[in-house]
Amino acid sequence: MSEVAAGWTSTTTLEAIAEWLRGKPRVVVLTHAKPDGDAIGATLGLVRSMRRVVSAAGGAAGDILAWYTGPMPGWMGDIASPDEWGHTDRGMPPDASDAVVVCDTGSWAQLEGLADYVRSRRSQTAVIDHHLTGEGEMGDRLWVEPAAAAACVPVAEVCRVLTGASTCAGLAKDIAEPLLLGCATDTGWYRFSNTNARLLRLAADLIDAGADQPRLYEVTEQRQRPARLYAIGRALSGMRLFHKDQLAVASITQKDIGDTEAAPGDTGGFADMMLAIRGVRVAAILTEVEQAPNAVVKMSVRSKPGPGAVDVNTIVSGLGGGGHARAAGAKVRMTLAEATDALVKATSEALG
Ligand SMILES: [Mn+2]
Repeated sequence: MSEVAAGWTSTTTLEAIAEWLRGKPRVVVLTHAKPDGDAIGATLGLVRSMRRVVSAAGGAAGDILAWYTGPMPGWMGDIASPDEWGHTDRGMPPDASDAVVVCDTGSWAQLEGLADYVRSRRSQTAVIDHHLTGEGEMGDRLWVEPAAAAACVPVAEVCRVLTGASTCAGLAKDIAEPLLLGCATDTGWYRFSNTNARLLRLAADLIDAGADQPRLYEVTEQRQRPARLYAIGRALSGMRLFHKDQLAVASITQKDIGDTEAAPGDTGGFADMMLAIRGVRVAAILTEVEQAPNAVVKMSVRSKPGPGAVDVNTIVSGLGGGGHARAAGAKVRMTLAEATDALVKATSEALG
């Protein structure tokens, strides 16, 4: 485990956050840029729970909204309705809000275009996250739970308290379903080493509540564009092994993306595929975001569990990134060659 940054620790309880949110008619719920299933699931679950409380009291709930920034997954339209969320491409969250909740990140950098909105509202902000590192000054109310496999795990508890359900099996289906999406996607559909009994019990409750897991799987995993598969082929065919074949690194260039007509979001999950190789302990996919002279590379790093598992959060922290012990990432101002060298060096030290 890497060291947790000073101040990055819970300052309240989930029950207190739920009571603080209860009945507020204008709430902005945010998450990291380029939101994934957990980020969208947590924010939507919270929005729908708060809306339910306000509507039940006869109030107008339309000002309780999720706001996102960066590329959105292609399945968003199958999971959320347009009146539930806004996007920085079309505007900014309203100036007047009663509360701000940030889910699934505590990093100013990851909030991108929404960071300033939170910065000027820290006293009315709650952060609910499960990452190892974050910035404790982001909000007056913090719930930091690195042991939670998904942000949706603590968020489900807030939803339960808010809506007065005795267990999460009693949540409304439209709240349970996005929460199940977060549980499933942040654990690689229950395959990654962060999958634990608590998350599986919650998932079971959410399925009892009516969440349709086969539908979620089909919508999010089985509607990929051929371009993504062509891009995977390009990246994997250039894969290289380092440090006694224990580190696998593949990269994808702007040219690869152009040639295959892949979208920026099409490279998710590539690193996990390389962990399929016997003997590989760490795998990384490097995506060229900007070409030289202002080169920017996004690295996504994964490691296998078990004895001697490598803490990839520590590796990418040294490069300005962060995440979890088995899955982390960074964005670096380097060329692909420089980023590969930096990663090989940092990982070789960790591999010993
Ligand atoms: Mn997450």
